[in-house]
Amino acid sequence: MRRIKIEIDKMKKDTNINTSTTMTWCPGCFNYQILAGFKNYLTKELARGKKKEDFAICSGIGCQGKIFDYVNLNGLNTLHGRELPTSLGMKMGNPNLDIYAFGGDGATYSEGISHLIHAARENVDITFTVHNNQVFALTVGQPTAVSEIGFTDKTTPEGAYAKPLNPLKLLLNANCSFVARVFADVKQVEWVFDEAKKHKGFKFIEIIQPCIIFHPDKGYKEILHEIPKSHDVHDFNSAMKLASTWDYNGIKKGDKIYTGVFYKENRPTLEDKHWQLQSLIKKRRSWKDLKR
Ligand SMILES: Cc1ncc(C[n+]2csc(CCOP(=O)(O)OP(=O)(O)O)c2C)c(N)n1
Ligand code: SF4
Repeated sequence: MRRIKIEIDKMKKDTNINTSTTMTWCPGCFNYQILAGFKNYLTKELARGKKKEDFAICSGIGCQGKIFDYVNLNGLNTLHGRELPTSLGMKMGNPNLDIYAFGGDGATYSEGISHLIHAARENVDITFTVHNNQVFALTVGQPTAVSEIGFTDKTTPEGAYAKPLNPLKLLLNANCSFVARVFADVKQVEWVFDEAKKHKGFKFIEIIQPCIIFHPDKGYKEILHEIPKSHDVHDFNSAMKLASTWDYNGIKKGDKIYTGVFYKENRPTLEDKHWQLQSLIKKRRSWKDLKR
């Protein structure tokens, strides 16, 4: 009897993270690498005993936003640049969820930058991944806040003139408790999700994801360097130094794009500050499970 019960339970366990939605990314788009890395990570998590309902996904609008359609998890596909407030709402509704939010550089560093800074300061316990292709790709190639000086398109024929933001330095200054960067490579992506999982707090992951149509790789792959093993991830000044070796403004002699975890800090999360959320976490409940 017991054996049959276990088998029925096994059958009930839904581990399918694939969808039947037709993929509309360009052939060869680096977003496929990110998707594969994320799915590999999720597959491992499910094999380790997590259930699909433990996760939620959130994305906005943009090429990268389509990841929502290609991963079979509960979640919300929200407005452009509003992935973070939406994820925060989901986390407040059920603080037991592992929330994975995805945004583009246009959505995050141009349209939604205030959300990014406050989510980092307040240390909401979610994982936020930015697919940085240094361009508004879905709307066919306008410069974002991280496009290099001189980048042109129909809207900016004389070229972008403002120096790009350095998102890692910005996040470090915003008191972000986990700052990492990788290249859009399936292995690196899977690895960084595993690293992020170990941290409690706001996990900022930037993925350098060249857009083969509107902002191709400028030679980034040649200057990628893993962060040296000797780097102390709790050393803010050292993290700043590593983040300063590339300013996102094209490539100059001596530039280095470091990949890996730059910084980690253990400090209370937004959820830690609210007893109501703590109580839900203790009971492994969401608001909807509570009797009215
Ligand atoms: C509030 C708002 N502003 C602008 C748009 C138009 N829009 C849709 S997708 C997009 C570009 C997205 O660029 P990015 O976030 O960098 O993602 P990518 O397409 O490069 O992956 C823009 C500007 C919108 N849908 N909503
Ligand atoms: S336009 Fe760029 S980012 Fe969008 S699907 Fe094509 S290659 Fe990928």
